[in-house]
Amino acid sequence: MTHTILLDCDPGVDDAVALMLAAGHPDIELAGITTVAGNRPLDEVTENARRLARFLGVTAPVAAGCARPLVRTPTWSTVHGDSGLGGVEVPAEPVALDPRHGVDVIIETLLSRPVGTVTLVPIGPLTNIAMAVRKEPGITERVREVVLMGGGYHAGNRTAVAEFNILTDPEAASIVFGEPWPLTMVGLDLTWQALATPEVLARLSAVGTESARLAVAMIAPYGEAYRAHRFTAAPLHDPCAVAYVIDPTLITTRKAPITVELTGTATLGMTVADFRDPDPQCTTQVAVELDIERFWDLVVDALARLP
Ligand code: PIR
Ligand code: CA
Repeated sequence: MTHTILLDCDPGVDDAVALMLAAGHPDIELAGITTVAGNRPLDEVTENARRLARFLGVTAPVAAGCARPLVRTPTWSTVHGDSGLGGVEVPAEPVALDPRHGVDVIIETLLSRPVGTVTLVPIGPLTNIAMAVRKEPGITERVREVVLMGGGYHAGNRTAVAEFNILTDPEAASIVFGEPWPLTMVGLDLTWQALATPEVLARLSAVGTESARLAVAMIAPYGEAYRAHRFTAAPLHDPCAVAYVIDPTLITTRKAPITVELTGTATLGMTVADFRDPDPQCTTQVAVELDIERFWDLVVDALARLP
């Protein structure tokens, strides 16, 4: 079964691998790539997305979205290196930038495709998605599902309880979690299971394609940065969201209403999942457990199909 997705991203080492998974898997049709300021400033992540698109042979439009969060001052992440891709240069010229604003590409993609056929996959701060639904509220009922990487129900990485993508633009996140579309939060509780261990890196290295080599080269310094933060190996967060779209049986989920904390002093940006009273009408769910073996099988398979 083919899944049409719009990938909203801030590459980002793990964003790059998510893009590879989307581009390399035969069941994914990429309708568009939009970029948002997150790991690095907008011009850098957009350049990265455009180079990756050319390198991977992606023909979907690449459009730049919002350069800063709705309310807050952005802070960039450090684990992705100076370029945003672990200091690795993607050996390809950037594809042409779509002249439209990324927010309009999101809206136009949803309006031009049949209702219920496009899955939004945001893997950066949620600024563009929030802007899109405020500009064109009609998109809510046209979306098949929102499968986002962000948040966590027990864990944070930017603070004790807040994850980077949510804390970067908590107001946008609050808008996105508040819409009545079906939403799956692939948060840190899940993505910390997707560790690029030495065994995984050996598997990726053995694939032999240029894409696999590029992925391994980017993950190496990213892994070093994580090891400096007492991790044994680096988690590849963003491909988990794409993997869930391809095969939902890879990830077990739990339904729960989710609220984004906007006023807490110690808890700003926390995604509060309420597990007390499972309501069958609840449209939001959180990702709990990853089938680790089959997840890496999927990544390996996609890398093998790419240039
Ligand atoms: C990853 C990210 C930000 C900070 C760190 N330390 C690690 C990015 C990833 O691209 C992912 O989308 C999300 N934000 C994980 O928090
Ligand atoms: Ca990201």
